Amino acid sequence: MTEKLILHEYSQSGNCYKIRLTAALLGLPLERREYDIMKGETRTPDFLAKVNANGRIPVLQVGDRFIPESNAACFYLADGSPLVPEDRFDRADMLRWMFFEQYNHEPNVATMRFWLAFVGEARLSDLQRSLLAGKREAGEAALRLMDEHLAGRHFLAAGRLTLADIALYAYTHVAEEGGFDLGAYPAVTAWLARVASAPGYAPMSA
Ligand SMILES: N[C@@H](CCC(=O)N[C@@H](CS)C(=O)NCC(=O)O)C(=O)O
Repeated sequence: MTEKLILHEYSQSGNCYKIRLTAALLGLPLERREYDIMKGETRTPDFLAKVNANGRIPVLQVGDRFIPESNAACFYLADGSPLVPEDRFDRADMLRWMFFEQYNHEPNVATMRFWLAFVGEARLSDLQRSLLAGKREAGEAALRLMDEHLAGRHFLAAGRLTLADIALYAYTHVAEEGGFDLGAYPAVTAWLARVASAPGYAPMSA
């Protein structure tokens, strides 16, 4: 990759960590720019005009072009590497888990973590408080599905580490911060350890 890579991020976000982990596993250098989402720093006119009109991080900057959406950014980095299967079915199966992550997992598991560990239960709006039970139930369903799939498998797709594992690792490994008990999901727990032992692995705090 010849163009400079800059990650616009909030380092405690799992969506941003996915991109750092992908880059670490591939040995790609990333420059990092931090924004405090708690202070609305991704909602300024300048950010909206120049970085992401959707007002969110992560955004991967490639030279002077910008890729919002964590899984798209991971794909940009990993396309053509062993983290993306060459086989057509396996590649689609990897994508299936990445879409599952965005639709069934992140809106529940990550949102519970954000609301409980970052905003704080006492500061939630009435609407957010009314959604807690449903998000917990949907988050447990996503973790259960992963657990059933991973029982007897080492990785989510293609029989090896792919972007599917990176996308789902990011918020699963910190799911307890959102009140989920990972002890109830032994196959997920074993898989988390497997991902964390991959050569080049970098922890979220790195
Ligand atoms: N689907 C997007 C989600 C991005 C997202 O929700 N970003 C959050 C942090 S994880 C954010 O920027 N929040 C600040 C805001 O909405 O103002 C992705 O996968 O990148």
